[in-house]
Amino acid sequence: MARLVIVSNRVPPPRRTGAAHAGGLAVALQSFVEPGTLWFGWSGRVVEHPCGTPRISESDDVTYATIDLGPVDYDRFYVGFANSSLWPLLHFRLGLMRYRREDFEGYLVVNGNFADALMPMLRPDDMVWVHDYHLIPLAIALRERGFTGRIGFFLHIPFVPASVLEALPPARELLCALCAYDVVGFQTRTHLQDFLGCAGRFTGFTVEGDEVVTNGRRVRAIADPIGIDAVGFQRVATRSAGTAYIQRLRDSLRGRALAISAERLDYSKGLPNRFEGFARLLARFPQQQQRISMLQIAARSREDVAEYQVLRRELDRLAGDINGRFSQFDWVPLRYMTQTVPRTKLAGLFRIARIGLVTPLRDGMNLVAKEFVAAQDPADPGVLILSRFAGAAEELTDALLVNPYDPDEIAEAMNVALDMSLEERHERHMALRRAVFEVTAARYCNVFVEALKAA
Ligand code: GDG
Repeated sequence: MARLVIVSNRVPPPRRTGAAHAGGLAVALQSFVEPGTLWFGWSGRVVEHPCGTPRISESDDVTYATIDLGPVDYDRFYVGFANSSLWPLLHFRLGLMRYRREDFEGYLVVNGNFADALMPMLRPDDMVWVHDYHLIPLAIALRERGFTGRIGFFLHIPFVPASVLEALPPARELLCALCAYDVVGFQTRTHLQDFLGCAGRFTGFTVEGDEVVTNGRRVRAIADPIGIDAVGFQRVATRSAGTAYIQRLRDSLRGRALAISAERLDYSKGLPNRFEGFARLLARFPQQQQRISMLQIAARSREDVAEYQVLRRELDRLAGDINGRFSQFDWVPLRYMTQTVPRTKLAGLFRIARIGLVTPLRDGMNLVAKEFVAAQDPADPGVLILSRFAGAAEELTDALLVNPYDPDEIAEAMNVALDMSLEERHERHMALRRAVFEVTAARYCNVFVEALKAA
């Protein structure tokens, strides 16, 4: 059987270390990787003189191979092109996009370095599965170095229409790089169709159905929504809800409903509007004051990118403002933490929450929404409030769907959720649960690997 080689920018710490990480890709894949898999990527370290030879470690028969980045590579590839050009662009935030030619060159250089380091480890019949926007040019780089096996790519974040992509100077190069893969996967049909539209417009290749026909080759595009290990998460949540940690939270709530949000501290996640939505709930529906406490966990992320520092300051200010305006001496409405919470505790927090507030301005999928659903107690489930612009909204249609740009709509949905009857909560939850337990992480991986095998 062909060996699977996963390549992603960040490689999670081997499972046995139990370290917490707040990134969707690692969480989804790590629950699935099979023995024998090789997982290759960046170590997360920046060193003055990186050595090109990967550092190898093994855990549960999975081999992890990582390389370091030099400071210039880190600035141009990671902070620059990946996170200051592609990330905002592919989240429809043209105003935040910063493009410099040297950053794009650095992006190509690092992809070349990845290929140099990976190539000696590859066997001819390996299937290489590349993840996310950091590594779009990797297939070309591997082909240039002589790899002839199958290579697939999955984009975890949204894809944009041609009228947005055209703002990126190397739009054509990126599309040609995507067309060097055998299979290209997206979270939703909408992203897939935007990709096909862009491929037709920018590359000169022909689009036939869901395939792009390049010089004699066919690239198959698929929509393959990512999911979670729903059974596993439910189990962890149930167990965690009975621990002393969660009991401490319950005690501190004094019977009030908990609204919970958890994500990386990222401008795509819509936190300022959500905070304002919460403030409007308290102002417009004063009967809900004292009945609710909101807990926002926002794990710090990409702190070297200027926009993230700006966002953090804005949230500090908003949180202070809300608590200043609405707190009573025995009630603080908003609890805001920027530390990472261990995964088991997070699952328990989701389980006891009455409201899961997931309102990104754009999101490829959003696993938190699915985790919140899986964690609920079916006998007394909480209500999911979900952004229409998360990929997850295409599947989780029984959530209270909101436009995350409108704080009043968020406030109104919270008000509805707080007063929702058990019967309605139950009905909505059963439908959401079916979706989350059907489209799991295992299914996501199988669908992609089968498409790659067939390529
Ligand atoms: C990208 C795409 C797509 C969050 N805070 C903590 C914590 N988390 C965990 C969550 C969840 C994961 O991190 C975040 O996944 P998301 O999917 O919500 O978001 P991104 O990190 O932006 O992921 C996204 C995903 O890739 C997969 O394809 O869905 O659209 O942007 O599992 O629970 N985990 C812990 N502590 C925290 O404080 N332990």
